[in-house]
Amino acid sequence: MATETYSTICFECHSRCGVLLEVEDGRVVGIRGDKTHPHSQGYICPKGRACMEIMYHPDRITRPLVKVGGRDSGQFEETTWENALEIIAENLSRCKEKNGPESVVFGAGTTRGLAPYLNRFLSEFGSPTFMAPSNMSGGPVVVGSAATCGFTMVDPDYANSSCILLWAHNPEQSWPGLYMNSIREGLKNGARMIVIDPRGTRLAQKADHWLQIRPGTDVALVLSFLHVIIQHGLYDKHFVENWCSGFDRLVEHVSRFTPDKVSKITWIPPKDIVNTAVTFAKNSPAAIGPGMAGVCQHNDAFDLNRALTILSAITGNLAVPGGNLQCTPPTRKRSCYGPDFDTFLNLPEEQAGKKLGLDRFSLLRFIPIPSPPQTVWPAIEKGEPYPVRAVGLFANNSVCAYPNSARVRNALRSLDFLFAVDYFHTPTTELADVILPPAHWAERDDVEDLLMMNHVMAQPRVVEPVPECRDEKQILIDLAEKLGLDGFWKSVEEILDYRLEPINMSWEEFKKEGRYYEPIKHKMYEQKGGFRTPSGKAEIYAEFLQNLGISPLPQFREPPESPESTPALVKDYPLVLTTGGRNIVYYHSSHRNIPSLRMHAPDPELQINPATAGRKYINDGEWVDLVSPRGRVEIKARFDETMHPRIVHSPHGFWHGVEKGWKRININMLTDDENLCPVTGSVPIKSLLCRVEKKQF
Ligand SMILES: Nc1nc2c(c(=O)[nH]1)N[C@H]1C(S)=C(S)[C@@H](COP(=O)(O)OP(=O)(O)OC[C@H]3O[C@@H](n4cnc5c(=O)[nH]c(N)nc54)[C@H](O)[C@@H]3O)O[C@H]1N2
Ligand SMILES: Nc1nc2c(c(=O)[nH]1)N[C@H]1C(S)=C(S)[C@@H](COP(=O)(O)OP(=O)(O)OC[C@H]3O[C@@H](n4cnc5c(=O)[nH]c(N)nc54)[C@H](O)[C@@H]3O)O[C@H]1N2
Ligand code: SF4
Ligand SMILES: [Mo]
Repeated sequence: MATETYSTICFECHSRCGVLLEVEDGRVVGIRGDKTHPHSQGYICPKGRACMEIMYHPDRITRPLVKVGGRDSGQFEETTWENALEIIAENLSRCKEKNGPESVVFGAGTTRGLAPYLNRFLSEFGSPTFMAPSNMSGGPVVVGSAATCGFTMVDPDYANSSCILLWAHNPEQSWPGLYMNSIREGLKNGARMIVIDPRGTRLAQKADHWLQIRPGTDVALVLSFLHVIIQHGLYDKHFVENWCSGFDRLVEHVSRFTPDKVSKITWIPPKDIVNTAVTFAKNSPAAIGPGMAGVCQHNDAFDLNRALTILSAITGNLAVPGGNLQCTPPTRKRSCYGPDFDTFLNLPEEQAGKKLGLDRFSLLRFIPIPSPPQTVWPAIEKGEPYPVRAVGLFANNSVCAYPNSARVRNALRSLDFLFAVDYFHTPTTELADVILPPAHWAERDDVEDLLMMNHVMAQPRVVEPVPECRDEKQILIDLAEKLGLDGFWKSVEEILDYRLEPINMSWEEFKKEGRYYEPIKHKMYEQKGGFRTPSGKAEIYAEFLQNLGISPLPQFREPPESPESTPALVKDYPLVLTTGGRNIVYYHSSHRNIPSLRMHAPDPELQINPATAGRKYINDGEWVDLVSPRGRVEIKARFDETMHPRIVHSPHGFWHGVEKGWKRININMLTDDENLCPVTGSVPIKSLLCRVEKKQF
């Protein structure tokens, strides 16, 4: 049988590696890395290699399903697309009639490239609220950096850098295909490496400086770096004089953040703070890699991302080769994270103003990120500020992904109508009235531009969808037709042509071309006569923030639950808990049903210092209880000499395979969804208190 090979993009995680798929008789039979891809250069990880296992998994949902026997039955019946879409359209229309279009919310998780399409659909329907976890995933980087320098600081130029600073970021596990080749190249060329992480990851072990920070105290550390750099006169005086606003106020502000004082806050020795700051400032150009979750799950996440951008600014590393690049992929509606991420072109101002979260997080008005899920729950639970009664979830296991799982589940359970689009059954789809089966990434056409600097890639469909799975863009088109939303696109091709319009290519042409690259321009602020900020400068002291009631300088806030802020809790919960460090074999809550991946990490494991475990007579590999003020889960103790004796780490996303008991191992049963960052809505789930108990039998 003839084997055909097709080049496309793996969509199993954010890295978006180039892959070659082998197809026989309409089925994918092989996958390997594409050496010609500019970032992944032939690399492929275990998740990518598991492509066929995922696509042709016996449990994959392949037909639309409707619930039978009531909300909690967990029972579904197969139905036709026609009927499933009819039920959805009917319920959405009824909800709109009764409570207004804003009572219908669509949500996605990592968005899987769907954000522009979901936003357009909602705006045609009349609802302003697209719910996604950007508030704990990249959103604070976008908002914090854009407010400071007018672009998003998500494109570190590691390969050309003399100093690679990984701040709460372990790309070896989380972004292997996108960043590791350029990090390796930078290191080969002699770059220094700094890692700021409570865990002694492999990259931390290799680094010139590894600072084992107490979770949630990062802003204090950046402010101390700034203090040291200013004190040693190591900042870029020319850049500061010409391109920064309010530097003097910063000097005064950081003078209080002496290494001695910050050492007590962060648990890092003062001399390490000084030496690391000096290494960073002396080795230019330097690139900062902010983790998309590590710096986005704190109650001061906005201030942290402002502070990191200021660090890059005053050391002259903004928008220069080897520093943090200014990139805007030349597509219309970047698939995620872009400043044009979410626009409601067709909504009247009054309706757009009803977007959930706008009233609490004023900056969302200027730098639109989706509505934080935590602003949707009160609308479902209490009708505040108005009722939300119907929700559609695309590629999102809300119940397991979001903090305070019990609350999330109750909220979704109480809706009048819920539909979900997913490959597999999850604790979230279980609550749905209708489940739709999406096409796999190898079964759909798309345009890919996520975090790929100025690259745009074609992701052509290489096989027809497994019957009867359907491209989610097509699902939206079909649903729009049923609802009479005339402004929505009429075909997938029309959608992709729209996105490619700025590069003057149609999808048919681009598919053949495969790639497009726009050279990156450096120091655009010089050519444009300033940064895209209110003052035209890098906003060090930002007056426009003050006018919005936001601190004009980055402020450190103790985590809301910590040995310092809640000392009364420490007796019962003596350990600091951080959650959600990535594992290369899993993507969030996915892949636990894929044998070749699961064998690498079958159980959730708590990284704990052996001495800490020893005090409770806990052995390596023993199942223990992990307890927070909000609940209790089971987890396996895994001894790790590199862990600080007072800090433990738990992964997230475990739920699968526990008969009727996903709650027993889901870490978000312990996390909190209060005390949000006042500017970005970030949830402080990287720093909580807990205790570990030996199991009583
Ligand atoms: N405690 C803790 N919780 C966290 C985090 C943490 O660090 N700590 N991280 C958070 C972050 S940053 C994020 S982004 C969220 C992610 O949260 P989610 O995006 O909800 O997580 P996933 O498990 O990746 O995806 C959910 C579902 O999408 C399905 N899926 C995969 N591909 C597709 C597709 O193409 N189409 C459709 N329709 N479905 C698909 C999978 O089968 C899976 O069931 O989790 C958050 N949760
Ligand atoms: N394999 C895999 N890859 C993924 C994902 C996945 O689920 N699986 N998820 C994707 C998504 S949606 C996202 S948002 C990104 C996240 O990307 P990143 O944020 O880069 O995630 P990690 O690589 O886990 O790095 C976070 C690091 O921060 C450390 N850390 C924890 N708490 C603190 C703290 O308070 N301060 C500091 N300085 N460090 C801390 C952790 O120990 C961890 O090593 O990963 C993406 N890539
Ligand atoms: S790192 Fe793995 S899962 Fe992610 S895009 Fe690359 S091959 Fe796919
Ligand atoms: Mo994320």
